[in-house]
Amino acid sequence: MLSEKLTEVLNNQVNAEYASAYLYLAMSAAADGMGLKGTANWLFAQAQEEMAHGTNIYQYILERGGVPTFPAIEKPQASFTDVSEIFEMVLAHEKKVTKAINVIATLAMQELDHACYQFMMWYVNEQVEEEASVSEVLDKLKFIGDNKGMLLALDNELATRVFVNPFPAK
Ligand code: OFO
Repeated sequence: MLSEKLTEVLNNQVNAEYASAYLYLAMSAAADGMGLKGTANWLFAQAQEEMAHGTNIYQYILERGGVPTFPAIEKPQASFTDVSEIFEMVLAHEKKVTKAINVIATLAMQELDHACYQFMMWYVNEQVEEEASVSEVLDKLKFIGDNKGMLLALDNELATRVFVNPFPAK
């Protein structure tokens, strides 16, 4: 059974994953409004991933005898100047999430809850991948600068992202 403290931080993380999904949906809508359908697609897929991450933690809480608490989800920022601002915010946001994930993993380690620690390792690795893929997009955006043709080429690349649920139904 999960400790009270681990139950609390995992519940907060469910909330954080859904808040991330909400933020990325708002960003996706903004990108759509800028005419960047591929970027909107990439952010929409990201939002779907975050919901899957949150749902998986919710299911884990139940599996370990904890009680889900459903804290309110924060309203996200809805307007953005340009696509660079969006991806800079995505990276800053992911770095914040990485810190929260590490705090939970550290707590699980301190409590000698090996099962929870192992559960959190998936998230630790996922954050490494996410920070790397967002940094890659940001690097490209810096290279592109004001070149609209290259921005459209990047948008076409981002249009190819497809959401794959990392946690297929058990
Ligand atoms: Fe949930 O993966 Fe990033 O935030």
